[in-house]
Amino acid sequence: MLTKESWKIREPEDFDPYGSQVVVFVGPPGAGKTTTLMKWAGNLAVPGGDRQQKLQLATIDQFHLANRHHLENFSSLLGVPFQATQDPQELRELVESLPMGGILLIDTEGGGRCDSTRLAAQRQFLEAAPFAHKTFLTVSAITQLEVLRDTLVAYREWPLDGVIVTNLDQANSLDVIHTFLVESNLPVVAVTDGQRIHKDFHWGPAMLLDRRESAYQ
Ligand SMILES: Nc1nc2c(ncn2[C@@H]2O[C@H](COP(=O)(O)OP(=O)(O)O)[C@@H](O)[C@H]2O)c(=O)[nH]1
Ligand SMILES: [Mg+2]
Repeated sequence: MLTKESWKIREPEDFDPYGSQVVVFVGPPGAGKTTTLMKWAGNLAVPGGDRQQKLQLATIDQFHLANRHHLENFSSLLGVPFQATQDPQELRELVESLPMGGILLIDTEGGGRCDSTRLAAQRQFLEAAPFAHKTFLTVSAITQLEVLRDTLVAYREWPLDGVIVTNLDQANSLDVIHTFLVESNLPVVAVTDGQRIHKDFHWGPAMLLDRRESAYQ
């Protein structure tokens, strides 16, 4: 049983969303990767601002056309380039063409405990285009603990740099996600609590910690 005293989640150290050049979003289907990527982009880029000039979006998802169109439309609304990369070479060229201070956010198809072959293919895709990047695991706060644990097992070979927690607005209790975060010992880089691009996205674990405080009051 999780108590207030046993609650410890990691804060990200030295994490600067403006300083991370290439970010890859991974996690189970439906966890909120594509939506979070869009929120992340929307929160980084002020229209007409310097960041907007330097931001680019991409996907390595070869299968979900609707997803790709969604991202493509969002990119044009935001006024930033988007590329659906077909192979590792194309992805590497995209990374190499980033301007100084440029930021590239990469969406993936993702997978979970039943998708080991697909996950391995995605990992090979990224490894075949080697470049420095941060990889963040996106998980939903309304997932069962066993499934969250299995997800971590599914991604055990991946170099995870942190977690993004989605669907805080949908969770009756935060005990399960809290337990998972304590167990995984991964830093929480962002949380989301709704579908609005700008308002429902929060950097770091502060929003989670606030909710946890109010749950115990
Ligand atoms: N209520 C709520 N819905 C969310 C949140 N994050 C994502 N969603 C919804 O969850 C669904 C799946 O998200 P999507 O980004 O497509 O997941 P993906 O398969 O991991 O890319 C979509 O309908 C999103 O609008 C959140 O924080 N709160
Ligand atoms: Mg998606």
